[in-house]
Amino acid sequence: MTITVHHLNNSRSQRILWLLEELDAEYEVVRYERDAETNLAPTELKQVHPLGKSPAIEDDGRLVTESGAIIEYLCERHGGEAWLPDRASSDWIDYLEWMQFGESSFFVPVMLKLYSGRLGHAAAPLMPRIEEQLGAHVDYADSRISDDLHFVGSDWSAADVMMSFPAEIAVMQGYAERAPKLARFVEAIHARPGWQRARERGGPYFMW
Ligand SMILES: N[C@@H](CCC(=O)N[C@@H](CS)C(=O)NCC(=O)O)C(=O)O
Repeated sequence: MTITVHHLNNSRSQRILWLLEELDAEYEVVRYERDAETNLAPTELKQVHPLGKSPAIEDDGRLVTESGAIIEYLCERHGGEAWLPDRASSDWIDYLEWMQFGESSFFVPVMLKLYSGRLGHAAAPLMPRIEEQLGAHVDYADSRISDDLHFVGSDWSAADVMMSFPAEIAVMQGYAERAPKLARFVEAIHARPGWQRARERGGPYFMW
């Protein structure tokens, strides 16, 4: 059965397309374009889910939302067992952390910076704390990538898929020099044929 991906351009949804390519899954992409002025998703996405956010997938009569849930669902139901560490291993504990870190922790300072930045001078008192927190989260992620550029164990895992978007954001925010492993992690992902095929199907993606 074909999986449908509701894909917003320049978004977290890119990592779902990447995983689908890695799993060699059959899928179709329904594309949505951000508003050129507000950068928000079009209202049609609210017909898919009340929050109107991407990614969302439909499979086997079910809607699945939230990147982490989608990634785990695809690994469990579409042949991605090799992308999930053994539950009895200590890698599993790292896996749990890195599946949550991006959406639960890293994106707090990222979003604060994005929205406060629109306040101009009014945001000046907030900015040092936001910048300090963003830098601390980037440094922490960089310190936890292994020398072979993985967040869990020594091979690709669902946690790397999950962390691909935060790592790309860090690079785009100018942290490549300060976080060289994170930058090399992004390069390693973008060099994968599966990521390149996903990029073709998803359309323009930031500067990559
Ligand atoms: N925690 C959610 C976040 C979903 C989310 O915020 N998606 C963004 C794309 S990066 C979105 O749809 N933004 C459009 C909007 O808010 O209008 C997930 O990981 O799936």
